[in-house]
Amino acid sequence: MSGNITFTIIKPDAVSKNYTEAIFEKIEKAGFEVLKRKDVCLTKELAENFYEIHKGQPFFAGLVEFMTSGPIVVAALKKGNAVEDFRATIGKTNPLEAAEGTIRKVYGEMVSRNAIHGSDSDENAQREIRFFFTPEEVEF
Ligand code: RTP
Ligand code: MG
Repeated sequence: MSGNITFTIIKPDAVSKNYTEAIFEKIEKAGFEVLKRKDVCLTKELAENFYEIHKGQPFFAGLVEFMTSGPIVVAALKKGNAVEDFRATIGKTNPLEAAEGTIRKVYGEMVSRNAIHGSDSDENAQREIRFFFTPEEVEF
């Protein structure tokens, strides 16, 4: 059982294809309240920092290039068991392996263009919210 807050990013592929509002509708239909959202453009330095855990992975450079290729939308979400339930709502990392009806299955193309991010732990949800929002923006 996870806590009641998680964090998401609508990635550049989904934003550029105008899927953002449809994805947020799906998120809300799945029972999540959008506490705060905003549009962001990542610099290379910010993207490298956000994904620092993956530094050294063969996909790291491509991931940073992709995440800086266009605007993203970041949001803090609320629901009971938020982290686990949201990971289930978005589906597996590789959209080709994601279950029917999940966000990555519907809106993702491939593992490197998979439409959406979801935090993988309560601790990372808090880190990621602090990474993108000022304390004033997230006085929930
Ligand atoms: P995310 O962090 O974006 O929610 O995705 P995730 O937890 O499901 O996957 P993670 O292991 O954290 O990987 C972060 C992102 O890196 C890209 N990736 N590419 N084998 C590959 O080419 C590969 N593996 C991971 C994906 O875009 C993934 O979302
Ligand atoms: Mg991850």
